[in-house]
Amino acid sequence: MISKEIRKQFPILDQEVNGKPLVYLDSAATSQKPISVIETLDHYYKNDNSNVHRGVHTLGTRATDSYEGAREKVRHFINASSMEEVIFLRGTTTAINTIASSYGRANVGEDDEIVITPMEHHSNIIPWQQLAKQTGAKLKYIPLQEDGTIDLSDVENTITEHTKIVSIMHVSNVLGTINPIKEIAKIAHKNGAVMVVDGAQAAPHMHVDVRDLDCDFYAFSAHKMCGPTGIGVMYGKKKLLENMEPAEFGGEMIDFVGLYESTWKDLPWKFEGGTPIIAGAIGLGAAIDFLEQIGRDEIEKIEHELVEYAMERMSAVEGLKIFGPEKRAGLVTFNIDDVHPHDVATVLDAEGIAVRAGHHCAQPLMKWLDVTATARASFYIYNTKEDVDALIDGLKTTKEYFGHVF
Ligand code: 7TS
Repeated sequence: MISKEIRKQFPILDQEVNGKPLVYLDSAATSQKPISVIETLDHYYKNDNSNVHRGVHTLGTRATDSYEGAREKVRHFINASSMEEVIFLRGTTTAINTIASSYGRANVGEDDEIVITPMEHHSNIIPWQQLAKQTGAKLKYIPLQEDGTIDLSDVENTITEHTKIVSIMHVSNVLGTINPIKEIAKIAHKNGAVMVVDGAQAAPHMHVDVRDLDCDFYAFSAHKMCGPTGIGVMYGKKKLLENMEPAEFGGEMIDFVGLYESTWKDLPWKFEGGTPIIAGAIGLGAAIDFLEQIGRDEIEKIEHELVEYAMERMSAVEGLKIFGPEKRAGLVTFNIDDVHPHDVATVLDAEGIAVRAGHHCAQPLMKWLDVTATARASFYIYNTKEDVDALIDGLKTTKEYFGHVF
């Protein structure tokens, strides 16, 4: 599929906003959904809706087959060894919280260390802050290079034999930095720590092979990869998951319940308390089908070309500062001299262009960048060079509006 054909699959993009054609550049917050995903959800609710793993009736069997079929699609998508390692939870945030509370509380104690970086999303900071508070462990940060990348010598110097957990984002939602997870995982393992990866901004955009990365946990959200909201994945190595207690108890995850003692189902269901996110998982399965039909090489190529073009054109805008390294994923975070990013986003919105402004749930990173907020344009497979051109025109309008000489 070429870019223009891909774009046609997203009905929401075919509309005007404030009298201008919509230019959606906020996919890092949430992606749009292709017609195949929308129709899959529609079909499920119209034909198969039922609870799973329970009754023997036909709808229940259909829903169960589709739900577990989606698990196999996820397994294949991230190259996990088995479906037991794929747990459906609400999203990246819930997955990281589950790892912190279930694995963390059982394996981290006083004098131990948890290692993260200052570029993390709040969802990969606060669960570890809480765990550190609860256990008396020390939370340590790998320092960043000036361009917002991580140097492996700093990783070597920060992780020690006291480190029990290293948790790092695969791709930064602000800087676009692509972190060397495989190499960091090696250093974590050499020191006896587990490697947790926040894959929220990587899984939608690039090949993710959890076995090749040799990470112990990997978390991501469906809504950023053409799937519905409310569903995400916690991947974990079977050996670790087997020894972890569930984070949620009740419904669906039980094997036997007595008055005072109960036992849990096997993996992966012991982590899926309550009625599962059935439609969500089926929608995620359809999103994976869609992405695999395009192919991840092609996705990477489309986004690479877009971000290169955006960087080239945005760098030529006077008074515009871009944050993050040269080699980056498909997003550009920036500020315009003397204009608040919220004002930038407001003027762009008047031109039909959707960008995000604020701290992007990365306040420690904002502090490190010495800004209170930034604007961000993020790209996905349905964006085109014309979208970038529209952004540049919108930025010119913004500058004119705020009295910059262009
Ligand atoms: N981790 C990263 C790297 C993220 O970018 C996000 C969401 C999350 C975790 C949380 O994902 P959730 O699905 O559990 O909410 N990032 C953004 C963003 O950049 N703008 O809005 C949400």
